[in-house]
Amino acid sequence: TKGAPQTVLFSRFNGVGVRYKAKLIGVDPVPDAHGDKMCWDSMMKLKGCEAAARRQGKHKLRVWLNVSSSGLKILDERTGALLYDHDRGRISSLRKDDSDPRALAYVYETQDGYSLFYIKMANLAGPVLADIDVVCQGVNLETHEEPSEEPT
Ligand code: I3P
Repeated sequence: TKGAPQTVLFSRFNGVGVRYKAKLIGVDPVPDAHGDKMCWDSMMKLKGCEAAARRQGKHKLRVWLNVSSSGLKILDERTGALLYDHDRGRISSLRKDDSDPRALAYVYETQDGYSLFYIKMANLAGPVLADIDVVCQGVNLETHEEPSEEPT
């Protein structure tokens, strides 16, 4: 049946879900949930801040990015403290970074408005983007299965 592979896929995100090592490049308030230029401008601004901080000898915060069926969690790598708990229903504008294959960004809706989160993964961002995509789209996991090689 079509049910089984979906169950196997989604079970990865049960409970604490999947944990990725990362660094937080920065968080920036943005005016809207969506917008190509808005996201790009925000990412470039945060990248500028990162470069300025590095020149002052500051390092990005090391974090764990947890992807689970409820959404995303960002935890301090050293202390384990939960820094951000992001409900999947409030996540929008998931972005890869064409200038950096290890980076990704998304917009989160808070009570006060929207914030862009810009994160640098320890490894390639591609698999993480795919995971977040699955979790945020919720139930329609069929589209994430490998295309069938069966002859017709
Ligand atoms: C580091 C180098 C790393 C970078 C790190 C820099 O500079 O650019 O690649 O980690 O950032 O400090 P250097 O080579 O001069 O030591 P990422 O690739 O993960 O960004 P960080 O200090 O913010 O951790």
